[in-house]
Amino acid sequence: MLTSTSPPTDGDYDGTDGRWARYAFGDGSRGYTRNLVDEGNGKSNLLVLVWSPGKGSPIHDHGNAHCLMKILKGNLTETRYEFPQHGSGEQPLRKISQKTYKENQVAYMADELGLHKVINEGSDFAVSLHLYTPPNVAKGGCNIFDEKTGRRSHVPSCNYYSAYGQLLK
Ligand code: CSS
Ligand code: FE2
Repeated sequence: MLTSTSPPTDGDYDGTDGRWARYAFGDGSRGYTRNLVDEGNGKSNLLVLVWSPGKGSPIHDHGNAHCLMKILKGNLTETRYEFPQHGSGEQPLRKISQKTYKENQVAYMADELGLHKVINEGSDFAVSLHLYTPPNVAKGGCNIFDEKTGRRSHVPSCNYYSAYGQLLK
């Protein structure tokens, strides 16, 4: 509930109220699950991602969209790589940086900053809140990249594990 002294809510949502828990479906057989919270009138995608212990994402791009990631639970380690030039032949991706984000920290990612992979190095599930705008990945998928060759493969649909708190089959 807002009071006159409360700041606006969602921009600085701190996650400690646990309102995200009803969206946080984990699945230890996968690297992570993508759980849809809101589609922002078609302008954005708000997802809760649940990261299995010791697992993570492949190296991927972000479909020319902005990506904000806020850690709700645990730590996540992000490794960034240079975006490979089309037609530059097969060569290993060049690593730019590695950073571990802790609870409540926010990361920004976009194709201009390169590619990344995200790994949960902890021994329990980790949870993060992701805002994508425009919702290009939801519409057109993304590309994943081989670290050794730089070769890309298009993933046409990055599926949801649940939507609006309901498991999908
Ligand atoms: N971009 C990935 C998660 S790491 S930002 C995805 O949407 O599945
Ligand atoms: Fe990402």
